[in-house]
Amino acid sequence: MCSRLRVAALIGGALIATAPAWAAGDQTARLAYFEGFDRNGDRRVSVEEYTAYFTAGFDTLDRNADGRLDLDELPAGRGRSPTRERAAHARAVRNTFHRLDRNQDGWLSMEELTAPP
Ligand SMILES: [Ca+2]
Ligand SMILES: [Ca+2]
Repeated sequence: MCSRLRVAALIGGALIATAPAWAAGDQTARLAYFEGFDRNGDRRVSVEEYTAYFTAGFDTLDRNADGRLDLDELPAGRGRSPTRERAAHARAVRNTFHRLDRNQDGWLSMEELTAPP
């Protein structure tokens, strides 16, 4: 189970940078990050896998499952989420996927997924 802070990071990460800043040569951390997305282990990330990774965080926060993040569902119960509607969140995540897919082959390689923003 993700902590609420991690979930918030997942939501924010989808809209901002997508990948953490990697230490030079830190292949182990990059691989672990990539494997978190690659659910079927085929060494590439589909738009469905990418979207599932980030919408899972949204759904965990959306306790009443109405597709919106109400103020009392936001981390620490304050501030505002960049995206509070599930449909808009999913759209933003898909747009980020296509931006990261530099070679436009419909998949994210580890290099594409972990590239600096
Ligand atoms: Ca995959
Ligand atoms: Ca690609």
